[in-house]
Amino acid sequence: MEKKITRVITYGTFDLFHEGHYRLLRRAKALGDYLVVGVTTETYDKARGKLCVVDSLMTRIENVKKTGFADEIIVEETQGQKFNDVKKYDIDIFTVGSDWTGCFDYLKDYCEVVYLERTKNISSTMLREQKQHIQRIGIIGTGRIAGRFIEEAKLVSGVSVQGAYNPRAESAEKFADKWKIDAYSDMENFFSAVDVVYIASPHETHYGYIKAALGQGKHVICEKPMVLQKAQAEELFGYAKERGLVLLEGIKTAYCPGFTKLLGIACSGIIGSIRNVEACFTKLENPESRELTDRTYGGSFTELGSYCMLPVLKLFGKGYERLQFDTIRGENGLDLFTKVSLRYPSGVATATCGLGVKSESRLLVAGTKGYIVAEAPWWKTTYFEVHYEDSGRVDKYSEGFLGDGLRYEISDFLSMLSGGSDNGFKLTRGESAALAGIMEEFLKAEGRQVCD
Ligand code: C2G
Repeated sequence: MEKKITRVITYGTFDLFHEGHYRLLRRAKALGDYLVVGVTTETYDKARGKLCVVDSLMTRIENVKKTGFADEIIVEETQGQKFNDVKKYDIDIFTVGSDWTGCFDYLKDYCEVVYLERTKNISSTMLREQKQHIQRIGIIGTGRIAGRFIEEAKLVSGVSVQGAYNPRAESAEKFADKWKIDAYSDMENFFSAVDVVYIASPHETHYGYIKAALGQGKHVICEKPMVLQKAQAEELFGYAKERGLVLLEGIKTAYCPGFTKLLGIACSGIIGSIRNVEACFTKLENPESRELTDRTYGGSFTELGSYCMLPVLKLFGKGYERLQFDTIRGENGLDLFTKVSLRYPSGVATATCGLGVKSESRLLVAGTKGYIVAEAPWWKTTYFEVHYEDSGRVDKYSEGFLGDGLRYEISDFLSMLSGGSDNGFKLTRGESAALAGIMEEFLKAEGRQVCD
C-alpha cells in the first residue's frame, strides 16, 4: 500500500523576508513531504493588529516561493481560517515558530502541532542584504512590562527583539530563556548586539541607561515616567538630538489610535473653546507592591500621573499659571490619592490619580459648545462620546485597541527611525520635558528628595 505523504502547513506574514523566516520554512518542510504555506493578507494583518508591514502581499508570496520549500502557497485572510485549512488541505502537522507556543494548541484535536524554535539572532549579513533594515531591539529590564513589550513587538513588522539586559545575570538568563531571546548582563555586549533600546527598568535607573544607550549611538524608547527632573529630560533630548538619535517616552496612550482621534475631535472646534479638562485614573494596588512601598519613587502620581497629565498637556500645553497638588498619604508617606489642579490662561484642569482610592476613572473635556467624555479605560481609548446643549444629540466614536497597546508606540517609534515624522507629534520632547518638570514639582511639594 502506498505510504500516505505527510502534509505540513505553516503561516506567516513573511515581511522583509529574513533568515528567521527561511529557517522556519526549511524546518517546516523537513517535518513532512508536502508543505502548504499560508501568507497573511494586508486585511488579515490589519485585523489582527500586525503593524508596519512593508512588503506587498505579492512580494511576500514571491519571497516564500523563492525558498523552494513551499509545495503550495495560499493566503491567510481571516481569523479562524487555520482551523478550516487543516481539514481542507488534509493536514497532518501544523507548525509555527516557538514565539507562538501554546497559541495554536486548539488544533491538536485535528493534527499534530509543532512549535519550532524561533531564530534568536537574525544574522547581520542577512539584514545587510535587506533594502529595509530590521531594527534589532534590546530590552533593559526583565519585569512584567518587558514581557508585554515582547508580546507586542511580535506584531510589529520590521523589529526583532534580540535580547534583554539585567545586571543580575540570573534574572537576565531566566527572562531570556522564557522569551527565547539572548540574555545579557554585560552592557557592552548588549549594546553591540542591538540597534535600538527599550528601557523598562525601575524609574531611578532610567536616566543612566538612556544616557548610556544614546552614548552608544542607540535610539531609545523609555517607559514612563522617563525621568523625574525637567533638566534631565532636556539634557537627554538635547544629547539625542545632537547625535541624530530618537528618544521617545513610552506613554502608550499617546500613541493609541482612539486617543489620537479624541484629541483631534477636541481640537476640531466641534465642542468650541476648551475650558476644562478632568483626567482621572485609579487602580487599587496591593499595599505591599513596589508602587506603594518604594519611598522615593513610589506612590500614585509617579505611577499614573503620566497618563492623567497627558490630555492636559496635549490640550492646554505647558503654559500653566498655577500648579497645585493635594494628596492623601498612607502611613509610609506615599500618596494613595493625588489631585493636581492647574490654572491656564484659557481654562482649568485637574489630573487625579489613585492607587489606594477607587474613583470613576474618566476623561472629560469641556468646551464652550459641548463636551467629550471617555469612560475607563480611557487611557486605552476605544470609545468616547460628544455631548451638546441639545441632550438629544450625542456623537459616538469608537476605535480599535489591540493587545496591550504597546504595538502602537513601537510602530510610531519605528516610523520615526526610518526618517518619518521625527518630531513625534503624538508626544513631543517639550511635552515629555514638561511632564518631568511636573513630576519634579510634585516630589518637591511632597518633600521627597529626587536622587541625581
Ligand atoms: N520566525 C522565526 N524566527 C524569527 C522570526 C520569525 O522563527 N526571528 C517565525 C515565526 O515564528 C513564524 C514565521 O517565522 O512562524 C513567520 O513569522 P512572521 O512573518 O512574523 O509571522 P507571524 O506574525 O509570526 O504570524 O497567522 C500567522 C502566524 O500567526 C504567524
